[in-house]
Amino acid sequence: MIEVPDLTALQFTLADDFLSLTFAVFLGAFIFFVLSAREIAPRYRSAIWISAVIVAVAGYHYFRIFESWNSAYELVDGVVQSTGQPFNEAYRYMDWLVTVPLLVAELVIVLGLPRERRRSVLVRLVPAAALMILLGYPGELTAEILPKAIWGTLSTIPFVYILWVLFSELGSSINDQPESVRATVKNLRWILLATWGVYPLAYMIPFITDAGAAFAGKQVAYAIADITAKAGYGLLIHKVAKWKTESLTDPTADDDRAPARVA
Ligand SMILES: *C/C=C(C)/C=C/C=C(C)/C=C/C1=C(C)CCCC1(C)C
Repeated sequence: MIEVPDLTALQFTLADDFLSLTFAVFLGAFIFFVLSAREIAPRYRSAIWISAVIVAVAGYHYFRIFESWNSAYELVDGVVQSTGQPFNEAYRYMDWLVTVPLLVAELVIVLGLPRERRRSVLVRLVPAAALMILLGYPGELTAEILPKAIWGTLSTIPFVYILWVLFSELGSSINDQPESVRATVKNLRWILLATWGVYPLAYMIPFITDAGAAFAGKQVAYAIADITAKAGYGLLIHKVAKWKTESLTDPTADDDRAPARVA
């Protein structure tokens, strides 16, 4: 829970609109993933269910963040005033604790990694993700630059490790992918880096601007990052899963060792 800085009406409204938009996008994405899961072969289908769970969990949290935002401020005659209620930034971090491991799981499923490799990736990345988020949180709460920088740097260590593992896993699985998805799987690496890279940048906004602009700007930046990293990424995973489904000889087989026809 944090004391909130003063905001201009524009800052308040912009963040308010983005929180609301993000909730709406996640709602739409949830419906899409649920309805489109049956187009996907059973062996990749759980990746689509995971996408649905991710946007449902994140949508719920955005609803709570939106409510918290609106109870921390009120608009009186066009002037934004803080109500004295704190803003609960923990919803965001609780959300990441759940959704980041699920995003990793979704990826290893759609890549069709052998069971053992899948396990080894998850065993390394799930604790690293938790560490990254837990180390970032104290830095998010403080307005002071030095502790913010220290926690941010500590959190960046597991972050770099995660990206490194994902990059090398994606890289080494490219040749096992059907021709039709190879280019997309290659691009997935850069998309992952580009979307996940927004989070540390958003975290650093308070280093470059005043408290009000930073506070509202961070909400907007995290909202955009969440839309791309969860809904946008889920759509891409869906596309890969669909193409891979089309390249299977027997898409109905529920066995990840069944031979895939390499197109
Ligand atoms: C759906 C939510 C996702 C993909 C969240 C990802 C969050 C991060 C990659 C956060 C990283 C951070 C750092 C690397 C340093 C500063 C603190 C964090 C937690 C913002």
